[in-house]
Amino acid sequence: MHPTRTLLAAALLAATTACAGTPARPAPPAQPNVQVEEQAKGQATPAADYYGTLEPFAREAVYFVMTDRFVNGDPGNDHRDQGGKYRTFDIPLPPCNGVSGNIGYLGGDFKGLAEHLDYIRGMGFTAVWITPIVDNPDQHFTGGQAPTCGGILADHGKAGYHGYWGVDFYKVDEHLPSPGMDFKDLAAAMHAKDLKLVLDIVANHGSPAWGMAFDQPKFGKVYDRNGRLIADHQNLPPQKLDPAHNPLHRFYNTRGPVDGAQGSIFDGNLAQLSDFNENNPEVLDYLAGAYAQWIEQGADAFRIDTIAWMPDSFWQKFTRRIRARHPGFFMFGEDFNYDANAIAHHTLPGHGQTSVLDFPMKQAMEEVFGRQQAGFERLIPALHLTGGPYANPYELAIFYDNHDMPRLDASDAGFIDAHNWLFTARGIPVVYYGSEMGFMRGRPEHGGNRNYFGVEGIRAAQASPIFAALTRIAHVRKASPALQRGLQLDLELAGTRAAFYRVYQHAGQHQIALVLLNKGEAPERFRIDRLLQPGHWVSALDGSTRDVAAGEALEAEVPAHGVQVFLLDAPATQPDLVAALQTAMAGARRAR
Ligand SMILES: [Ca+2]
Ligand SMILES: [Ca+2]
Ligand SMILES: [Ca+2]
Repeated sequence: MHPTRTLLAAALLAATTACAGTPARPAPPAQPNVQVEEQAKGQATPAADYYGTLEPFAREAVYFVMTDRFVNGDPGNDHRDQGGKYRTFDIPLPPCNGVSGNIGYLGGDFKGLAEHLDYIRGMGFTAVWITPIVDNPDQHFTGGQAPTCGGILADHGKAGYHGYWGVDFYKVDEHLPSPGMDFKDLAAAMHAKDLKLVLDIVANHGSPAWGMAFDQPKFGKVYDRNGRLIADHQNLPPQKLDPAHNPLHRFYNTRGPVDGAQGSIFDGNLAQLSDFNENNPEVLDYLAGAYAQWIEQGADAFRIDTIAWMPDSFWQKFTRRIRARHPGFFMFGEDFNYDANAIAHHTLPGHGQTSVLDFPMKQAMEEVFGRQQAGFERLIPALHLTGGPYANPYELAIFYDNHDMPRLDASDAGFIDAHNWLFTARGIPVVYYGSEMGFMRGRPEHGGNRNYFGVEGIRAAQASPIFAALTRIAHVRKASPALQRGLQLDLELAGTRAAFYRVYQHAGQHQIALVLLNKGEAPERFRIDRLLQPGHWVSALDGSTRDVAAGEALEAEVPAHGVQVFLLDAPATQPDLVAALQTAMAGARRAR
């Protein structure tokens, strides 16, 4: 059986069984195998290659959990009394427009995640990104500015529940593991369910390091794999550090906060965080060694925090070190910038050669699917399908919100429309926990964005229309090589309508997908004739078929806030389509 068709049938089955309340649909009728027939006719000439990328990780769809806020599976590791006077558990903030955030630990852990992998997998995700796992300080931070409703980087009174304040990069923080469920056990549990583990890593900084009421334990300190203190900020501002005479200062940059216009952003410009010295080889050895350890324990890919706050020269050394032992290891970085030309350098040779989170697409998606309801045309400038600044736009991690910005402010229909785009357009979909029900929509970091989800959230989400629609389209992508890694050819992106092809043709696998999107309030009729290849097209969503003869159009109605995906499992032969694919293929990637 054709592998693509086998996957499609499996996906339809999975999608219908995963959607509670959705009546089972009949499987599509068996189709003749076009490839075999053509070979029988003696047309066995190897087909040309058409693909967006061959990067294996581009097949994945990623669910992002802030582990402490997902599910508390083990109260035994909550450490509710930790910190004493400088407590770390359950520190609510005053209400922010009616919703309180919390800057303490709330108990989520590896066990809570491991027990709900079927929930994540059932939606159609194939990978889980988890926040940093390394040991963070055991008190709340007494320096810095108090968090405000819409503010970020205000760490006064905050605990390291988020994981981004590492002090021992070789050790799992005590809030996360349980007996029999350490990091390697979590990774094994995920791999047993065909889920990949994306580990969030930080190399730019350790914990908050100065401005404290007193020199708090662990803050500003770094410990090696044997628990030995190897760096200590000693509650001094960076300008007061003396690396020439104090070996414990040598991990850190000594430049204080400066105006971005005057100085380098790579130095002490990020709150009171200890800023690692990118030029100290011991820093590179320490970090590369730690992160290699977590790969050996099961991490499949990295999301790199604050990648822009260290120079490309550091990342080039770091990624080479990682990939020397793990060739092709996939990484995507966070450069919080909406200008594609400003973030694309990370992807290029001579730099870290990592993928990046697609911030320009995030900005466009927010305008198109949020309250503003801009038209689909707003997405075009973010796509960069040919001649763009990225090494390859098909390898970008695409998303519409996360933990460092207000969640998407959209109606249920807006979330459904956003997912219909996210799982059919170019790039690797990344969805932040709770988005499957519009959890805390529109809420900023300190006003609900990172609130606890829990088994209550998981139960409530499954009744959401967003959940059902997400599950359907995610399973379609999971079974479609064209939607995962195929070239994208736009036909129409305007107002409430979008139509485009995705085409994947490589190593004997070939599929043409036609995607039709409608984010309007009324059904839309599509009549597609441009670049249309004749053949027997099958809907990946409802199994309906369209037999298109040469010169005919394909017609379909797409419901309000709906999606339709027609698949043609055949090599591209229609001359206009082939010409367009050759152009797209030639322009998609920057020369290496
Ligand atoms: Ca717990
Ligand atoms: Ca700790
Ligand atoms: Ca830095």
